[in-house]
Amino acid sequence: MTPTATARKQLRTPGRTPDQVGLLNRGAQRLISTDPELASLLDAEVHRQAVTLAMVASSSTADSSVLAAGAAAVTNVTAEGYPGARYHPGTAYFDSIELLAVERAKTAFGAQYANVQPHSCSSANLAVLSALLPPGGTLLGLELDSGGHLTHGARASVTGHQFKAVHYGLDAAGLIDYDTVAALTREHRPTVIIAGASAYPRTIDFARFRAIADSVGAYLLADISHIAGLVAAGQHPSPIDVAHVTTTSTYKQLGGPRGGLILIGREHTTPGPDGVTPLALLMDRAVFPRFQGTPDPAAIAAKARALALVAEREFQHTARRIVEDASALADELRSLGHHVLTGGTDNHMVLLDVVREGVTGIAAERALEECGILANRNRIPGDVLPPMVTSGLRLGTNQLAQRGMGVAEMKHCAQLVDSVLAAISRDDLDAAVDPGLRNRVRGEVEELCTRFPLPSYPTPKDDQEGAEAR
Ligand code: DSN
Repeated sequence: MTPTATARKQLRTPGRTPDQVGLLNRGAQRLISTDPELASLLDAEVHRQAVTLAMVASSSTADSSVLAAGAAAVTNVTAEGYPGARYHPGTAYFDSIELLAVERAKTAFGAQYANVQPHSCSSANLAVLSALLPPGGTLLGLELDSGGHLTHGARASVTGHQFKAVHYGLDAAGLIDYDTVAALTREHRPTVIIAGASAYPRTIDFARFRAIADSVGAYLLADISHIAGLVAAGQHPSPIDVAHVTTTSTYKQLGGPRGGLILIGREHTTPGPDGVTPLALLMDRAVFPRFQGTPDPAAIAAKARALALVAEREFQHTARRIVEDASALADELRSLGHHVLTGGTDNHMVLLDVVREGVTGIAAERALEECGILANRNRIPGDVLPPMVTSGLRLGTNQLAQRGMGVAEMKHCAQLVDSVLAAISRDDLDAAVDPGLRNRVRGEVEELCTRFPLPSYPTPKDDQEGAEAR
């Protein structure tokens, strides 16, 4: 659906009444003068991000214009329902904003249907599963320790209680075991199969999943939260026209706000389980009123802004760099003697088995953080350590590539990671990194971050010029 003429007609030029930019400036000034404690914490966070090498695979940096949209006054609008069918007045501009976000989501992913209201991909997954499965119905998803997600039927999630969850895992090489997926499908005849992962560094064969789903008439749900940017940029095969429904979060690789999307390609008119209701309508009803009340209008504005950036050429360049960087990072880590799961990566993610090096995931995470490098502990296949400790470390290149770092810098980053991991032992839970090493690594991290500043964020030079202008 494109923004309708009716909604467009309702838009009026606001004239010289207070505008969004004035409001943001006023708000920032009021925050500083009336709540210096909070303001200084927020300032410190901006600084921390500027001087830290963020290699958390599930994050990206939101453009400053995305942050501005997310702080917009449209947040004051209460608007249950969908554009043109709201349950509250005063929604004309928000209707157009939501339609813009929907249109941009469809364009970015080549989809026929998009729902931009889910507050997260977890909410989106819950909505989709509840629309397709009766209570107690069977779903088949990747097990958590093999890189799956909580909402793919994990015991700790409502999806593991509400539904009968069956799980597939990985083969000896660490790859999705499609033969097991097919065998479990024949045995359990799931109503929904989920293809998607939180910690899987290789290409997902959505077509193979679809063939398996079709063998028993199951719906295929593709959760592309971690690879959405690569999918949109053509760096990973797209499931949009292959799966029945696709979900994603908007912050992991799309540079958007916290939130989720539900997307459907050619299956948008395919009937749901009742044999009548089209999947698109079923998803709309599943999000509102079944799972959510009011949407978050400012988050939707920020999604619209982020999705516009996804369509730009620069985003495609960055996506290519993300993949090249991850591959270079994996190669260098491997040549330094680290145990890289699956031997490398096809996407943005590199998984290390650090316990083989005599280190736990948490010890590695804490020591690296002390040195200005962020990478998170992660359970790996066959992990015997608890989730708060773990045997693995997950690294990602989204934010390094966004900064413009390339293959040469990945060698440097790998060497920094290596020198920290080599200096700690399994029991170093307090990240007791030698101060000399810590200062050296921190210094090199800051130098890299200065050379490759966060895109669209003010640099120290901009800040100084701004202060002088004030
Ligand atoms: N699903 C969590 C992760 O992969 O880090 C949060 O995004």
